[in-house]
Amino acid sequence: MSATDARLPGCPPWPEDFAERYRRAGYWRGETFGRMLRERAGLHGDRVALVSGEDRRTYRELDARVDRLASGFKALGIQAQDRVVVQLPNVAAFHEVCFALFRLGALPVFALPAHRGAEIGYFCEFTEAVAYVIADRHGGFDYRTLAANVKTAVPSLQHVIVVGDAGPYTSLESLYRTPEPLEEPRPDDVAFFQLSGGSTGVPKLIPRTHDDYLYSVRASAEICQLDTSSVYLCALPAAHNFPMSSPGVFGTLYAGGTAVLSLHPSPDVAFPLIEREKVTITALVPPLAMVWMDAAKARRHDLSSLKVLQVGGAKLSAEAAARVKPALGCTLQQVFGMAEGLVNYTRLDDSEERIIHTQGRPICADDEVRIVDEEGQDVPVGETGQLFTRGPYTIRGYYKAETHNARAFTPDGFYGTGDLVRRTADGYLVVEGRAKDQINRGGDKVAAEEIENHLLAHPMVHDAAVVSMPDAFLGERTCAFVIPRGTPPPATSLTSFLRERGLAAFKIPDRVEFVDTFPKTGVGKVSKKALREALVRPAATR
Ligand code: OOB
Repeated sequence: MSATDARLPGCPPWPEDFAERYRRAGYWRGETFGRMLRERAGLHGDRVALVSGEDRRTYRELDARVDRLASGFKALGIQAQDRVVVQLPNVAAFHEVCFALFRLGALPVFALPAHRGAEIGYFCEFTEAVAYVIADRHGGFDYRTLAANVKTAVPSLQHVIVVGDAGPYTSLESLYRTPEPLEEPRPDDVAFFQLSGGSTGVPKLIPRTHDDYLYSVRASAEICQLDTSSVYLCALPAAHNFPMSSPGVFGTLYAGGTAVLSLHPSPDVAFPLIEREKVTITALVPPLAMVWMDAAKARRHDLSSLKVLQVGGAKLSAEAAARVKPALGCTLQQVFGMAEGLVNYTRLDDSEERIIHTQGRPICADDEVRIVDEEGQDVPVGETGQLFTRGPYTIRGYYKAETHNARAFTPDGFYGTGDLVRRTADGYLVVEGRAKDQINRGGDKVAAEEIENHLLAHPMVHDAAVVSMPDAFLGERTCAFVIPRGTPPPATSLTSFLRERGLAAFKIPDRVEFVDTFPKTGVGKVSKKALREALVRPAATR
């Protein structure tokens, strides 16, 4: 079997010369996630791996439960390379499901708890998923109702597996059975799919291999100085790349530390956990970091164990960055990453200047970073341009997206991140803005085109253009400019229409403006720049 045969069709591999280079340099070590957990259970059997509510799982228990669950999945008929959409809140079952699927070589597709019918239906259909794993209820929402709709619509979907009260479906708990030997996946196999924040009509799927992801996990754990005494609090959704691998729960398990799962990122839920479990490191998006800093003033909980607060997913202002240490008594680490690969960190021993004013530098010496102008020419150090990257843990293409890949990647394999950045003389990156048509709503990514397509399905919408508007709390919110057919409908009829179509709540426009025409650019395209400017201009001059 050749190196590429093992991969799932539709997942562009690294060219063999690069793969060889990354192996020789020791980045890709031929490990798999399943074996990694087994080895950790051997090394740290009695240490606590996961804390989830009142449940505590040692490494040995976690490893054994994962074996039993993998056998249960197999008995259901789930096989290597089958896709399984996983949508779970921050509970231990999430990680048991992940590692059980990894051991089986089946491929989780990591949905977020906020996703609804439109997204889940698409993931299931596009990946031809055989199973969908949910919680019964979470955050006031019954996922079994969502599952019922998706199951009717997607013929490939054979199993709905539920954590908690399964109703008519299969209970996850019923699947743990006597373990049997399983055939291991290969290290260069795709291990799972992450979701792209995206800028296109439908979300793109990001295939990550055991080799490449484990490298980023291991190197991130080293950069963050994780060891067996580390206690990581997972407050952001566990399925997102940041709390999963930067270094996140996977990095903590790699290092033999303890990962504590918080069902909610609010101080009310997270602060008592920090105090009780003596959390040493956690990760937040900028708006949450702001909320935490305010809440910490009350000093109702002992947060003194916290050594590192990572902030990423969206730009943290220098003013907010400077407040982290005084407010929370810990080191700030800025993290500028993407599910497609490249992750930049400020280092823990960096100067205050770098920590406050930059978004860090890449993990790896072989992360190739190019910052280019509109013509694709490299810009001088200090000047802003578009960020392109290639490296040992940055994908070479999205899943089954040949046409889009030809645009999103250069012919020599660099991924166009759509971010506008500049590089400092010492190789640190500063994020200055964005060229992609996306709204970053406090770390939640909204692809303008996706929302526009949904709006266009409304009978009273002639045309739609979705743009960002500045927001003091989230950084950005979304505004939909709409040209109506005839008399404008009430704005709420459009937003409820989107909700009924099953869009995640964070994608529903925060504001709707009806207009007669859109401003155009010189070549006649809708000028989103002019629309954004219209939003910040004082009303009298509009
Ligand atoms: C993380 O991953 P994604 O895939 O949700 O979003 C990636 C995009 C980046 O291209 C950039 O536009 C933005 O999110 N971003 C930031 C940022 N971190 C991410 N923009 C400004 N400053 C930052 N610090 O968001 C992600 C993945 C791994 C680790 C951390 C974040």
